[in-house]
Amino acid sequence: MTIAEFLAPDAWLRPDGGPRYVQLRQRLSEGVDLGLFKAGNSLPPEREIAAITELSRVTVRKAIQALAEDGIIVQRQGSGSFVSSEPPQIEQSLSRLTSFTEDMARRGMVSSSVWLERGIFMPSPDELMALALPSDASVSRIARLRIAGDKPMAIERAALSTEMLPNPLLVETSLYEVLEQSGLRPVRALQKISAINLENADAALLAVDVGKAGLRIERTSYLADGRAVEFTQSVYRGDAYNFVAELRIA
Ligand code: 16G
Repeated sequence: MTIAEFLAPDAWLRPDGGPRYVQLRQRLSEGVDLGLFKAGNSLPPEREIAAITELSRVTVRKAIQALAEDGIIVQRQGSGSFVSSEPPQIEQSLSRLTSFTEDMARRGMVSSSVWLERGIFMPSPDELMALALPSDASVSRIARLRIAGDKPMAIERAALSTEMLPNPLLVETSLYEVLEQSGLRPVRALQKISAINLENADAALLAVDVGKAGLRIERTSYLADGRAVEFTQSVYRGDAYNFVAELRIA
């Protein structure tokens, strides 16, 4: 889809949809999420957006200012508005079981990893319990620094029984993709999130000052038949993640 098609007002502007600048802000922010406007790239100039959307330049300016206040856009004197590339604010749903690679792709960001550990090990007591393994089992461990664009976002240490992942070297980009290929992609997960202050080694990997806020997240995910697939202990940058949960009356 071209930017002109995406911003064509018929597709999104509603007479009863509230203030027009708010609707435009929403549309532009969806464009960032979809990767139509990529991190680090400039937005089309104000007058071009005004021409495509048939809105006034004042309305367009207000929408862009609101995006700048949200941290989605960075305005640079004389050179226009750019999609912010640091640190990406990730709003992550707590109700969908997705992978890091998918989460970032959905936001138009390229993800990469630095390997910290990859091999077969004796399980730790925590891994043994979470994965409900017999005491003589071994686990495939993959530990990675996860990067979005060029920003380190999280340190993830995943352990899987060797029954689920016999060869950890098979994981090159996405663990969930490898699991999917063998019909073992988890369908349900339990996640525990707690606040921490980042200590030396983790702070250095995440490129933040020691003592900054971080999130410790433990995810145990399961197959439909109840078998545990993955036990992952992660440390996320606290300034980059907003977790969103939808709540319903029981
Ligand atoms: C997410 C999961 C992690 C999983 C990984 C797979 C959280 C807190 N963690 O980051 O448990 O192992 O995705 O990602 O959401 P991948 O398929 O890109 O390797």
